[in-house]
Amino acid sequence: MADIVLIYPYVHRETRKVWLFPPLGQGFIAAYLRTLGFSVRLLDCTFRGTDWAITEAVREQPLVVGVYCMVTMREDALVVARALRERLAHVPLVAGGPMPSGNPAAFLPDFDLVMRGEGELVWAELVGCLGRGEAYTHLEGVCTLDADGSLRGAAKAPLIAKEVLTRMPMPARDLFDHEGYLAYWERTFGYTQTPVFTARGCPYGCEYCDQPIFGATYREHTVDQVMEDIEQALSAGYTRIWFSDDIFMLNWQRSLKICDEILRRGLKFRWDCLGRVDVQRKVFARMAEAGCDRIFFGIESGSPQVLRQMGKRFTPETVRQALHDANDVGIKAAAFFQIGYPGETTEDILSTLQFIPTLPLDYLSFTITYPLPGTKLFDRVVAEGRISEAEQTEWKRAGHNVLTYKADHSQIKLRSAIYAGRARFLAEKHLGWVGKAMGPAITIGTRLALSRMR
Ligand code: B12
Ligand code: SF4
Repeated sequence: MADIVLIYPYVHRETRKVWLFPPLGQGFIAAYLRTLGFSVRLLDCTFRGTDWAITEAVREQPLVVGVYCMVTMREDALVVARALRERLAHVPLVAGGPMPSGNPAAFLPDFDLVMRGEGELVWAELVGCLGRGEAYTHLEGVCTLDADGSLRGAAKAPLIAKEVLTRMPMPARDLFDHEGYLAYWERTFGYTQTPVFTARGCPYGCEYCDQPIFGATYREHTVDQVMEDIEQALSAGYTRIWFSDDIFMLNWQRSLKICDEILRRGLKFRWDCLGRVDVQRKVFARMAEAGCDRIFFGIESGSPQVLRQMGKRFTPETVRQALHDANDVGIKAAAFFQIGYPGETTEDILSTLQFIPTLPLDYLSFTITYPLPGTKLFDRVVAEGRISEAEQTEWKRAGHNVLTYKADHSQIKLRSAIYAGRARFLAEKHLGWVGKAMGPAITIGTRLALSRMR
C-alpha cells in the first residue's frame, strides 16, 4: 500500500508518430516525498489506460491521490477523478500541473483541491497536514472551493529557492514505465529517447507562451545533479536524451559545462534540445562534440512584424545565421512555426512560407496559433472579443490545427498555408533537384490561392 498515488492521465490514442515521455514533474515530486519517508506509486496511463489506473489506485488505499494535467488531458483527468470520487470517497483528490495551475476552477469540485505551481514543497506540507488530520486550505499554493462556490487561495506556490532546488533529488526514474516507453520508441522511431530537465523556466515572456509553473523566471540544477540524472536515464536502457528545458542554452556557459562533463565522463549518447538562435557558433561546436544531434528552434514566423508582436527579440536574419552555424558544425536544425497569429496578414503568412526554404532545416513543425489561457496572447484575444465560451473548451485540440478563437483568416485558409509550407519543405528535402525546381512554383501557387481565400 502506497501513502501517495500520483496519476498521469494521458492515454496514447494517436495514430500519428508523436513523442511520448514519462511525467518528469511527478517523478520530481515522488523523489522528494520519498526523502521524507513516504511511499509513492506512480500510475502512468499512457499505455495502460485510465481504467487500469483507477483499479490500481483503489487497490493502494492511499492517504491522497494526485492527478497531473496539461491542456490536452482534462477530460481524462476528470474521468479519473469522478471514478475515484465514487470508489475512494474518503481520499482527498488533488489536481496539479500546468493546466490546473493556470485554471483551477476547471478542476473544482471534481477534485478536492488544486495545487498551483511547483509541487514538491506544497506536497510535503499537504501530506503533513493530512497525516496529522489538520486542515490544508491555508497552505500557499492550494486552491479550494468555499461552501458558496467561490475560489479560496489564489496564490501559486512560492518558487523553490535556488539553493534548495540544487539540493533536491532528481526524478525518481525507477517509478517510470520504461518497458512501455522503450518498446514504443523502438517500434515508432527505431531508437529510444527519454527526457532530462536541467533548469526551470525561461525569462523571455513571449506573448503566446504559457509559463504556468515557473513564470518568467530561471533556476538551474547543478551540473552534478544533471549528470547523475543523465546516467540514471541511460542506465534504464535509453540511447538518446531529450533535454526538455524550455531552452537548454539559455545560460550557454552552463550548457558548455554540461557538455564538458559529458565528454570528461566519456558518456556516449546522442541528444536533442530546445534552443534559441542568439548564441555564438562556438556553443554549437561544443554541443556537437558532446553528442548534440538536433536543436529545435522556436522560430514561429518569417515576418519581422509578427516576431515583434510575439516578443521574440530576434530577426529572420539572426535565425538564418544561427541555423547555418549549427548545420556547419554537424547539428541538425528543427523548427516550430505557427500560422494564424492574431493580427497576421496574408503577406505575413507568405513571408513565413518564403522564409522557410531559405533555412537548412531537418524537421518542420507547423501549427495554427492557439491562445492558451494564462498567456498575454489569451488576454489580448479576450480583450479583442475574439474568443467565446465554447471556443475556450477547444483547448484539448490544441496542436491539431483547429482554430480555437476568431482569427483574421479562416481555418481552411490557414490549413492550406500549412499544407503548402509542408509540401515545399518535403519536396525540397526528399525529391532532390526536382523538388528544388518545384518549390518556387508551390509558393507562387499558394500566393494566388491565399489571396483569394478569406
Ligand atoms: C517536455 C514537455 C513535453 C513533452 C512531455 C510532457 C510530459 N510527459 O510531461 C511532450 C513533447 C510530449 C509535450 C507535449 C505537449 N506539450 Co509540453 N511541455 C514540456 C515542457 C517543455 C517540460 C515539461 C517538464 O518536464 N517540466 C518539468 C517539471 C519539473 O515541471 P512540471 O511537469 O510542470 O511539474 C511541476 C508542477 O507542474 C507540479 N506538478 C506536476 N505534476 C503534478 C501533479 C500533481 C497532482 C500536483 C499537485 C502537482 C504537479 O510539480 C512539478 C514539480 O515542481 C513544458 C514546459 C515547462 N517548462 O514545463 C511543456 C508544456 C507542459 N507543454 C505544453 C503543451 C501545450 C504541450 C502540447 C499540447 C503541445 C502540442 N501542441 O502538441 C503537447 C501535449 C502532449 C500530450 N501528451 O497531450 C504546455 C502546457 C500548457 C498548459 N496550460 O497545459 C507547456 C507548459 C509548454 C508551453 N509553454 O506552452 N510536452
Ligand atoms: S516561447 Fe520560448 S523563449 Fe519565449 S518565453 Fe516561452 S520558452 Fe521562453
